[in-house]
Order: sequence, then C-alpha cells, then structure tokens
Amino acid sequence: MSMTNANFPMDAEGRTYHVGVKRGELANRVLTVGDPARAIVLSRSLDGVDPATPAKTVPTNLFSCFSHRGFLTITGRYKGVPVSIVAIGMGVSMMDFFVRECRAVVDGPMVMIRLGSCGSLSDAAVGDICVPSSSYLVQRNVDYFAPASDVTKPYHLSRAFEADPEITKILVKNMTASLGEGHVWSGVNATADSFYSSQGRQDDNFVDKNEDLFDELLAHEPNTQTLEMETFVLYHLAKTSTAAPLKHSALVNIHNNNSIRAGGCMMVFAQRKTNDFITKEDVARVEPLAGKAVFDSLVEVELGSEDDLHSSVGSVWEKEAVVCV
Ligand code: R1P
Ligand code: URA
Repeated sequence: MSMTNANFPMDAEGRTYHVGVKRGELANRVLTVGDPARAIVLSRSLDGVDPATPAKTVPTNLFSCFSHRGFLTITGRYKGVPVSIVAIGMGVSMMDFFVRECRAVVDGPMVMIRLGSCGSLSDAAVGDICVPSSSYLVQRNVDYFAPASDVTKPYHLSRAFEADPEITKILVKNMTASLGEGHVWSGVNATADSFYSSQGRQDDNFVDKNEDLFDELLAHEPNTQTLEMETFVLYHLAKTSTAAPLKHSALVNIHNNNSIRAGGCMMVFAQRKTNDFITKEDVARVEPLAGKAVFDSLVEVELGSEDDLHSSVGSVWEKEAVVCV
C-alpha cells in the first residue's frame, strides 16, 4: 500500500489510510457501531437483502470493505435512500479516524448516528435504549499517578458537547416506536478512555483511585446516565466540523457552519447499579429493532436537496455486489 501526503495520507485510488474508503463508497447518511458483527446484523435491514443470506455474512447486494485496520464499511440503500454502516472497533481514537476519514471522501452535509452499547448508571435496565442529548469525556489523569505527584484529581472530566437536538428528538421517537414506552431513556453520556478504570470498575491488579468516580460524575453532570467509549468524540467533532466540504455556499449557514450533524444511542449491556449484564438472547432481540429505528432516523433527518449530496454517478449505491479488495 503506497500512500502520498503525510498530512492526510491516501493511496493512489484515493482510499483513506485507516478506514480504507474512497469517494463514492460512503453515503452522506452513516450509522456507526463498534462491533463488526453488529454492522452485519444491521445490514440485513437494507433494501434488497436476500433473507436467506447466511448469518455473519455481508449480503451480496451491498458494497462492503474491510480495511487493514479493522474498519468495516457497508453501503446500500434503506427505503431507497443511500446509507452506510461503518464498524469502527473501540475507543476515542477509532471514532476520530472514522469521523475525519469519512468526512474527507463525501461531498455535502452528512449525518452520523452511533448505535453502541453502554453501561447504565440510572434505572435503565439491560436491553433498554439510552439516547444521550450530550456527552462529556472522562480521562485518566495520568500525572496523578506519577511518583510524588501534586495533582489532586485522578480523573479529568471535560465539559459536555451536545448532539444535534433534532436528531435526538427523532431518535427518541423512533426508538420508542421500535422498543416500546418505558424502554427508551434520555440523559447525559460519559465517554471514558477505559472500559475499566475510568468507568469505575474495580481491578485489584492496578491502582486506579476510582472508588468515588460515580459520585464525581453525578456531581459533574447530575443527569449522567451512561458510560461508553466513543460518543463524546462524535458529538465534539460534529460541533467543530467546518462548512468546507459543502458543495453550495448557500448551505453554509444552515447548521451553524457544521457540515456534520450527529446523534447517538446505545443499548444497555451493563447495569452498573445492580451488576446485571445483558444475555446473548437479549442482544439478538434488541439489536435489529434498534438498528431499524436508527435507519428510520437517518433517512428522516433533513440534509438539503439531492443535488447538495454526494453524486450517485459512479458511486457504489448505484451498483450491486461490489466488494473492495
Ligand atoms: C466496550 O465493550 C465497547 O462497547 C461499547 C463501548 O463504547 C466500547 O466500544 O460500544 P460498542 O458496543 O459500540 O463497541
Ligand atoms: N460498553 C462500555 O463501554 N461500558 C459498559 O459498561 C458496557 C458496554
């Protein structure tokens, strides 16, 4: 693989260095998940998929691309509208790669919605859905752990950044229609830089100083409801995205110059108050329902006219059964 441009490396075909996509392979509307297996399950809801497609297999009528760094992109249409699913793996850096590299290969405004899994600090039970209207970042304050450190706090909590309020509203509506009243929660998310220490898990093998972390999170943002590992970066980058990739300058002021509109929702896998963890059967029940609600939301979000979006000419959503090598 030969790349040019150390500032934003791409290969001769125009594929990005890590996500491995090029222009025409990614739609303006993107659902992002962590787990590639979840991406494949959700892809079964896209148009024209043969229900006999074996489990764990990307349907052959859809474009798919597994990058050498573990990103999986699947593109097709939902209710006739071009959409992509991108599985990114775990952690804030992977979300950063995803948002930046996907933004770089698409013309026009984009909507990105994350469907993840999370731990719940509230009464949301395993299998319920949380739709955070904002998210902050929880980072292990490594200097605190240095010998003779004068740093007083073992964890740094950032300010919260908001999701697009209209997308949050649409997600709550569609999730409620899909999962039922009483199973959808709104609140604030905390994105942590570890599944363990900065999510308050106790581990005798390390000095983590996190016994009081939940109290600190609730003091910081009283409506803190969920803990996971990527959403903050999505909300933050959407809010700091420029208008640069927009094709038409008339659109520049529509979304406060941001060319990315972001939302997020997550399935509760871990109930941190009761210590319950979701079963395999519950995941299999909730994932497709939640996925459909996200696809319905993705296509409901207003992104401007067809003419403002990435051209379908030469794109993979015009074609059938294309797999990148
Ligand atoms: C940890 O188990 C992973 O699960 C959550 C966290 O954010 C982290 O990525 O989300 P995903 O299920 O989307 O990966
Ligand atoms: N993902 C997380 O990051 N934390 C949890 O507790 C469950 C899923």
